[in-house]
Amino acid sequence: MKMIMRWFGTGYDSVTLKQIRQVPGVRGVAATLYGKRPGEVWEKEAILAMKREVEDAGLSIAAIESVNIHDTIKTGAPERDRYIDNYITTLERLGEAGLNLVCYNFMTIFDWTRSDLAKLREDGATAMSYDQKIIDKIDPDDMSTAMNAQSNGYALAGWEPERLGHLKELFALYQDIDEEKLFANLKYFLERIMPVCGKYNIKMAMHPDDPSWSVFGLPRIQTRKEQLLRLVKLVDHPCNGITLCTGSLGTNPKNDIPDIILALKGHIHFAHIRNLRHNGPGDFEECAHLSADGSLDMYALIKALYDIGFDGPIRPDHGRAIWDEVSMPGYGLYDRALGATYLNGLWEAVEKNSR
Ligand code: DNO
Repeated sequence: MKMIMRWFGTGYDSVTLKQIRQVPGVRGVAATLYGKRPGEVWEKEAILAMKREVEDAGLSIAAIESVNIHDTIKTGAPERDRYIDNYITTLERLGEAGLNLVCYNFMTIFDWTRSDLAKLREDGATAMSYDQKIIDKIDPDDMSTAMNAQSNGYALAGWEPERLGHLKELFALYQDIDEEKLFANLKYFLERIMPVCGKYNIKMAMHPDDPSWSVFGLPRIQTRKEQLLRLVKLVDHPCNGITLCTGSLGTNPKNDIPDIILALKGHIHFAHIRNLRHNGPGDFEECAHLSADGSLDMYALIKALYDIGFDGPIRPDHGRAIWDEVSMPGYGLYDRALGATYLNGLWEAVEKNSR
């Protein structure tokens, strides 16, 4: 296991590499070229500059999160091959730079979705939350504006105003897309990229849908165990795997995450570990990583990862906003550093107990 933190890049992130380097046990980051839009080819020089910057700070890039997928690929539109070619070029360049873990998602139109990015908690901290009753009252046309209005001035991952500014066209593109078509389009994409992934040993790590149910009537295909297993069987290749995101899968209390971890042994390339608190059906809030603050048993999650011999990167995920820190919602330094330290402590205990 390698503990890392997500870093969005200089100019995009309030957190510096120097700060990350000082979090106990953290030696790597999940980085990206955050300014790139889905479908764009990444330049070699930009990839190498990002790598150099991270390494100069005494860290390494353990994962690329994310290389986002263009909507024509998800919808199987005629132009998809051009965008898959672009994706392959980006993968080749990442592979040549020695970067070989890519997190991506196949969420339709909206990436992770929340109804409130700064819900006040009883201790005065704020955290992101989701309440289906609130979402049901929002017109999808207003969703991007609502999210971006609460972003503290930072660009939100997956919520590019340029792309979401064309929401009517996007909804038209997805009009006939159901779960089966999405799976078919995913298979087509994976079959085309796996040869290059194999050549450079680039592990593709699919991020689950967040929350793990349909939002605005759009299909979602990475919400539960059967769908994750279907993904890994869709194209049988060691590079085709998943990002185990406990905060996403954990939105549905029916998802037994330790059981999902055991079932996906050998296919988990990357892990995002955080807790969340269920307040009622379709209603949850994010919280501290500590088991006692939320609904997930963090010890059981770490133990399951240890038991399957997981040796990839783990990162703490969304944190609360604490100690007056102002950052991209969910991605401040303080609470994620507490999360990394807690997760490292759990891992050490599990490891020593297992000897
Ligand atoms: C939000 C993140 C997602 C995730 C992507 C992966 O905080 O969990 O934006 O990085 O869905 O492609």
